[in-house]
Amino acid sequence: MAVDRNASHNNASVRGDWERAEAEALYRLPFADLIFQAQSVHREHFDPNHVEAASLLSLKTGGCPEDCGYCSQSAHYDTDVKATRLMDRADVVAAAQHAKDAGATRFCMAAAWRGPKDRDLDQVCHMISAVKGLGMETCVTLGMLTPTQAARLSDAGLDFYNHNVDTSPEFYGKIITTRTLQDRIDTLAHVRDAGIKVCCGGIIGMGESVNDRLAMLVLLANLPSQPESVPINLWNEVKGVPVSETAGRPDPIAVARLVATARIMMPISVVRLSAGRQYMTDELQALCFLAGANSIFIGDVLLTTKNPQRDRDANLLGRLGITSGLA
Ligand code: SAM
Ligand code: DTB
Ligand code: SF4
Repeated sequence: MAVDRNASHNNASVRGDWERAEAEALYRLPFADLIFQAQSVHREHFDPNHVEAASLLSLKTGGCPEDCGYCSQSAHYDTDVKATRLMDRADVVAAAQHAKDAGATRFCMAAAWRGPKDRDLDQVCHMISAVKGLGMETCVTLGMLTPTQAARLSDAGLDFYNHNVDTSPEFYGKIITTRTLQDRIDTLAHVRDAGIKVCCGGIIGMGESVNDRLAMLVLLANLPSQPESVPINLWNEVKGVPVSETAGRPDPIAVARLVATARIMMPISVVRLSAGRQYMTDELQALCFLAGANSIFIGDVLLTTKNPQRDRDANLLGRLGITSGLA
């Protein structure tokens, strides 16, 4: 399929040549100036009073051969997570219907694999078609893909593929050794070439520096085409993995600054406050929405860790006058 890999760069307001110093200059602006600029960019491209609600399901949990140092599902570490088999399609469709009834418009299905085996991919393709049949947007995250596998997902009607760069090129090797950053960039190219939209972001709060966080944004913004969705995860603490709570949770103002910088650098991407909202106050979430975040995961759990309760989210969005499937 012929797809324009530079589609987002054809939008006049999207640049793909960000320098780290420029990202840092934005990030270090006086706070009011940074938020004003981010909010102005946000209003050019999005309804500032709307937040997308997505829902997550772990199709296959744990026992993963990769050694991502933050993850409860890696077989390399002794965590509380038990490995499961791939779920049945009927159970997946029931979970998607439940998420739709709860207000989600996008359903994201994840599997703890290095990459899918062909037999497993058949099953996931059937799940994608079934979830699309409910009228939801579909996203899957299954690890690394070959071009053929990406084309099969596209044929099944998949809307988005999530595959994160996770952190800066410099910090990457401290967190993951079994798959390189280039492996990830190759998979992202296969996804693009297959005509699937890209969901790609990373994690903060793993002991990286502010420079690493900004380098991650530069990497994302300078991809051949900017991702349509950019999840920003705060590391959700899990016991037994190399990343530890001593890494320290990022300063809330630093989180808002990073979201605002992401919004300015990737003006037409949906920026998702992903994992880690359980640690955020209502005020910090409000600040992040003001800074340009416009998507959240809803539901009591993410994959293996906690997420804010639906009532708390509905209450917060209601108080802020933000529309979503929730309110
Ligand atoms: N196994 C697939 C892969 O990594 O390609 C997909 C699932 S994986 C859980 C998706 C992403 O979730 C990771 O790339 C990472 O950015 C994020 N993630 C995993 N564990 C996390 C945690 N404890 N806190 C925050 N984000 C996490
Ligand atoms: C992403 O960037 N965040 C989601 C989704 N992509 C698949 C996953 C968050 C996982 C948080 C840790 C857990 O619940 O195990
Ligand atoms: Fe496996 Fe994905 Fe966890 Fe890495 S992040 S260990 S690939 S499930």
